[in-house]
Amino acid sequence: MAHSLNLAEETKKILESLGVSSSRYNNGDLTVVSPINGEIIANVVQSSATQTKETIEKAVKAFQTWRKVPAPRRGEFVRLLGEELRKFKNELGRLVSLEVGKIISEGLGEVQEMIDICDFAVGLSRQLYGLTMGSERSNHRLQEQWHPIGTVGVITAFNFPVAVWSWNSALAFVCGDSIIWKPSEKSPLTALAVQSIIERVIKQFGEASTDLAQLIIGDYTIGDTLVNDPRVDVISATGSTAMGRIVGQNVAKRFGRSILELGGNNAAIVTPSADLELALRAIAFGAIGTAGQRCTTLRRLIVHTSIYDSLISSLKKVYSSIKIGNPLEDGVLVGPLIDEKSFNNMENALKAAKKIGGVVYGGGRYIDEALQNAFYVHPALVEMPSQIGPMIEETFAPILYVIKYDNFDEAIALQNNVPQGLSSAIFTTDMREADHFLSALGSDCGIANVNMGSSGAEIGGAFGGEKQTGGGRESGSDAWKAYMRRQTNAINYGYEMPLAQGVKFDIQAH
Ligand code: UN1
Repeated sequence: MAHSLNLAEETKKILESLGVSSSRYNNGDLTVVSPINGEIIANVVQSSATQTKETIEKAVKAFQTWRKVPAPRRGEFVRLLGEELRKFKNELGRLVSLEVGKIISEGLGEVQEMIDICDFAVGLSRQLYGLTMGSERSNHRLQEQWHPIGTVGVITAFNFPVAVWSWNSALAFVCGDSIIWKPSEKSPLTALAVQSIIERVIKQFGEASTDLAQLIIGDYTIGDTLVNDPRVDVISATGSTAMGRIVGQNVAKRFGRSILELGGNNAAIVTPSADLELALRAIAFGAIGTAGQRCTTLRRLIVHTSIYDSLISSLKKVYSSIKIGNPLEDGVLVGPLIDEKSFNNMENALKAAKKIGGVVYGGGRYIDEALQNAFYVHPALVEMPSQIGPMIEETFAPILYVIKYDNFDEAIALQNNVPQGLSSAIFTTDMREADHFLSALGSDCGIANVNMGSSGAEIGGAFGGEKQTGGGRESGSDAWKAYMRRQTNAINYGYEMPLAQGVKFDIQAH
């Protein structure tokens, strides 16, 4: 029955329509399995360490010419990328679903996020502003400029297999940098598809080297090669805190720059004045959407005692009615976990929670006769006695831990009292509570939302978080600055040589 789906056939057709050469995915040694039914959908060719070194060499050369192209022209290049993505949105979105198991609407949403960041970057290409400052010296001007930095290594995770590449590369391109992409070994096909799109755009544009955007495929060993090479000026890595700890330290050792976007353990506080109907929808999408596999997934719910019972009972209704199954089918809201390891992690977290007094609702494997070789789960709701054990860890699965609070300060303390600091939310109609949450004394996260969930950020804002989330920012606002080098200029247009701070250093010139 699993065979009736024939995902391999469909994958092949999409890859062909996107112009990916079959030599890249037919006889390689990296087996790609669709999490939808466990079917092998491709065998991708991996890059060797030597090839990775050559790729870096070529990227450095490509940068040397790309930095000469005026920024608005580089914007035109990104505009063409956005156009090409618009043309292939359906194919690429579906491929995302086939390769990582997202429901169709989320697969398409991911490509839309790519298109959006391209639009953003096109505008940005005319707005790479530096500041001018008043100089303390007469007849002097003080200003800063932003210059291209070099080559950017982009390491991405399986859960946003294409969007994260675009947040980094659309910015890097307009900033004048070349890029090398190392996708997760669980999602090389969507990477090949995007690579084929960008290669077409490079050709069409005609003013950029074919090496401006390159792709390397393989496991962490080629990632290491990229991370440890001093020719790679910036490493932007998205993934687990464990991965980021290694990457961050290695990049720092060679004084490279890193942009880290790591684990999240995102909470929402639900206060007595909350609009519960609205909160319920937001919580459901945040906790269950993408099968709990977003770094912004809602993992902790901090609920005021007075509304606790009613919210829990509404949530249980949602949890028991949600449609789990083949993400390609209409109406399904929860697709599979990426693999067996993820499933085991979820099981272990639930076991650990039970051991310390957690009461679990849902959870466990969901079996669909037609999809037996895959790991579908019932999303789990876990009532916790206190914030301990697995509740302070990130488990990449749909587990929502719930805990009660009595006073507001206690809720804020619970929200902040985890090692991660990515996203957070509050549901309240009390403006004092809302603003307190957003103040310096409120949420300690990179993202703090009011009356909406922790996930599903727009590209216009800077995306990332504090503490073990790594501190990096990608995407909108002024995140572009991390892809450029800042140069401060002092210009003397007078005939004197005054020194700053009033220092005197009079020499006998004649
Ligand atoms: C991620 O899971 O790595 O805010 C990124 C969101 C998405 C991005 C998630 N825009 O949920």
